[in-house]
Amino acid sequence: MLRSFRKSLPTALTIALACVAFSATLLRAQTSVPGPLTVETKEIVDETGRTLHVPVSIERIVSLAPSLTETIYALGLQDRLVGDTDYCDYPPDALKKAKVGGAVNPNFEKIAALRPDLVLVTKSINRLDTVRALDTLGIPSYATDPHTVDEIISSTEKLATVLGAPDTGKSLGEDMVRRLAVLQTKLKDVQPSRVLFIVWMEPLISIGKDTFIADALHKAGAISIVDSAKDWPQTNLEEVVRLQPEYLVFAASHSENAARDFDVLASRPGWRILEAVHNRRFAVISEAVNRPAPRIVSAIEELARQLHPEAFSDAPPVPGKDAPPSSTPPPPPQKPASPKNVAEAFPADQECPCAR
Ligand code: B12
Repeated sequence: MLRSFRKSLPTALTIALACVAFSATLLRAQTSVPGPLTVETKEIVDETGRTLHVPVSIERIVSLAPSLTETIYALGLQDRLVGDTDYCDYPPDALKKAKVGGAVNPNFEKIAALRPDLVLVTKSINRLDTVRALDTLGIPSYATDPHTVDEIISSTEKLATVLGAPDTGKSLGEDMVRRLAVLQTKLKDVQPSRVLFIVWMEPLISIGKDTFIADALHKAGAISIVDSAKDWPQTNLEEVVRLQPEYLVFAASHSENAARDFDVLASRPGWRILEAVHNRRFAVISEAVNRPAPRIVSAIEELARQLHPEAFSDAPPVPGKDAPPSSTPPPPPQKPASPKNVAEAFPADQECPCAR
């Protein structure tokens, strides 16, 4: 699957670019109506160190990643979003935007036709080829590249500043920081759970230690058993058996169906000897964990609740009201065999938004 993507991409890109260069010329000819001769521009540097020139006021934005689309909405700048990808499904209003194809294989003709002032890309899904193709077309692209949750926050604030909304960015960032601090207080006494985060099933792909997902797990009271310097390392059963994770963690909609994924894994020869599989210890959290955007805080909270329910007991009971008699202390918190009933959460007929 990955191989076929890699093989077909350069050819598709060449054909697409030839068409787009032609259409862009036509478009320029058609739009050469009287108007301001020059647009005032400013110079900005993106998170990968690329310098670009953009209009001082950025009014037309195309997003090439669900995370960036979510960030634009979280900043309240959605009216400026003129196009996004087939995978941009949150918030639901993002589905109504003009679609420019996939994140990995966008349609450059569609992008050019939307006349964006700026295209937003991120290293956590978009390809260098895409950025180069946009450069060839003279369309500026701003890339983000956060590797930790804190960097997601600073990246959000920086993008807000680039788009002329620094105050909104700052208050959004402060809200994320505050929610994470509340969570850390709740989790201060928990023992981190050792987990295998499953990015992809075939081949088995997990996360490296320098990814924003590894940091998100950490903030949720978990630690990835995979200790790789590669961002998206392939692993295998032998390695996983050796490391014996306490839980398997799936994101709801990266692979096609998380509930099915667990059952597929569990039915594979050898996987039953994993204690987590034997005891059906797995967590399914929102796809937001795969997206370096403000909603990742909700995914972190969600995972923390599933792995450490004991840390989320409600406010202490008021003495003499709901409290049990002092002679019968409350039972110790029990970890559920499965943090969530996945089959219930993801019925078999529910299609994944990123289904191939
Ligand atoms: C690992 C993986 C991820 C990782 C990171 C992906 C990545 N960087 O490639 C994570 C978990 C973050 C991820 C997230 C998502 N993914 Co994913 N993911 C994969 C997977 C399993 C492997 C991809 C891979 O091998 N990556 C390794 C290499 C290619 O990536 P890399 O090491 O980061 O290196 C690249 C970048 O650094 C970039 N780069 C290098 N220099 C520069 C410089 C600049 C400026 C830029 C912009 C980029 C750039 O180019 C490098 C390679 O060319 C594929 C499925 C498959 N088996 O192929 C799906 C896949 C790519 N994902 C997919 C999808 C749909 C998603 C999500 C939208 C899922 C969701 N519903 O949320 C999110 C989007 C995240 C976002 N930012 O919004 C689709 C994309 C479909 C498409 N046509 O666009 C695929 C093909 C799966 C599928 N079939 O549905 N994914």
